[in-house]
Amino acid sequence: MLHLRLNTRVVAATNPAAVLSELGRAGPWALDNPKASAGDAFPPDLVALALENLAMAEANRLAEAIRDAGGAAAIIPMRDAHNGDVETVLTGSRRQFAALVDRLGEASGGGAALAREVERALANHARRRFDIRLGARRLSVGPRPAVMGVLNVTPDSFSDGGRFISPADAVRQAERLAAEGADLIDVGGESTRPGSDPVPEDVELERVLPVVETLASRLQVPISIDTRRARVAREAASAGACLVNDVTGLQGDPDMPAAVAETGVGCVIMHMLGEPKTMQAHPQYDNLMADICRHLRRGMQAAHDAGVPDDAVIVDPGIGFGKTLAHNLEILARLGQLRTLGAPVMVGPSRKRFIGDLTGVETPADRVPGTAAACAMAVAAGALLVRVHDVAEVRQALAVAAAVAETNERES
Ligand code: HH2
Repeated sequence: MLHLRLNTRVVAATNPAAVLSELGRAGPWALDNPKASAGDAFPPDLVALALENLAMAEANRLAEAIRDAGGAAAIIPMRDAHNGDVETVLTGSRRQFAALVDRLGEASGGGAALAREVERALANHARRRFDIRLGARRLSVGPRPAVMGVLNVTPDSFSDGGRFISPADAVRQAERLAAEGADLIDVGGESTRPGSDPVPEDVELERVLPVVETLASRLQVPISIDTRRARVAREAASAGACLVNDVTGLQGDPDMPAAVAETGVGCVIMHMLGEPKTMQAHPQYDNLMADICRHLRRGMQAAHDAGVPDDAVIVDPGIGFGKTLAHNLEILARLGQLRTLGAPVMVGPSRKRFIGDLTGVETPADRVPGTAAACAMAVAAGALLVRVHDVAEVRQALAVAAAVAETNERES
C-alpha cells in the first residue's frame, strides 16, 4: 500500500536540468560524493527521487547506498519537523537504483522496507497502462488517453452555466459529447468555480438524477457523477453512474469513502486547497507538488481503508482549485511526478482562468485552443485522462500528442 509518511516522489526523470534543480535545494554540498564521477552522477537515464519524514539514520542509510552505487544524495532539513526528520533526494541511473534496492533489501532493520518503497515508486512511475475498474465495467487507458466530457446541469458554471439545465438539453449535449468520442461523461449539479457557494443537497439531487438515469440507460459511454456529497454519489450510483468525481479527494464528506466502496463504483480523487468560496485568495504551498501528492495519497489511503479496490482510483491535481497561474503551470510541467502514486492521472484544464491569464481571452468558450495545448502537454507528461468541455477538438489534439509521446517512449 501507499506510504503516507515518506510521501515518496520521483521528482524528475531523464531531465538533468530538473534533477540539478532538485539537488540545488540542498545547497552546493549536495553532489559531494567522492565515489561518483561526473558521468556516473548524470547518466542519460537519470532519475531523482524524494522521500520525506525520514529519521536521520534512515536518510543516511539511503544516501550511503546510492553513493556506493555511484549516484548522489542530498539531505534537506524539513520545515516544521520538530523531531529532526529530514527529506532526502536521491539521484542515479535506473541501474544505480537497482543496486541500491539490492543492497538495502539485504540489510536488517528498516532497510528492506525502504528498498521496497524505492522499488515501488520507480515501478509506479514507469507504468503506462491501467485497466480502471468502474463498477462492473472497465476502462483501459494508456498509451491512448481517455477523454471525459463535461456536462454541467447547473445555472452558474463558469463556462457553460445555464446551457444544459433542462434534462432534454442535457441529454442532447451528452449524446453530442459521446458522438465526438468521449470515453466518459461527467454530470455535475453544483458549480465549484472560485467564489461559488454550495447548493442545497436536494437541489443538486433534483438536477442530476434524471439526467444520470436517462444517460445511463441510453448511452454506452460510462457516466460519472461530479459531486462532493456521499448521498448524491450513492443515489447517482443507483441511477447508473459508475464513477464518482470528488473535488475534495474523498476528504470532504466523511461518508464519501464508504459510499464509493459500498456502491462499488470508481472514484476520482482530486486536490483542492480550501473551499471553492475562498480557495483563490492567496493560495500558498510549502512545496506545491509534494503538498498535492500528500493530499492525494491521503485520499487514496481513505479509499483503500474503506475497501475501494486500488484499481478503481484515479488522481487529479485540480487545476485552478486554490492555485495561482504559476501553480497551474508548475503542475502541468511536473505532472509526471504524480505517476509515483501508481494510479492513472487525470487533469482538467478545460477553458479555465489560467488560459485567459496567459492569452487575454476573456470568454471561457473561446479558450478551446489553449485547452487543447494544455491537454497535449499534460498527456506528454503522463496524464492518461483529460476532463474537457470540447471533446472533438481535444480528441484531435491528443491523437497527435499521444503519437509523439509513444514514439518518444519507444526511443528512450
Ligand atoms: N474542474 C471542475 C469541476 N470538476 N473535476 C476534476 N476531477 N478535475 C477538474 O479539474 C475539475 C473537476 C471545474 O470545471 P467545470 O465543471 O466546468 O465548472 P463549474 O465548477 O463552474 O461547474
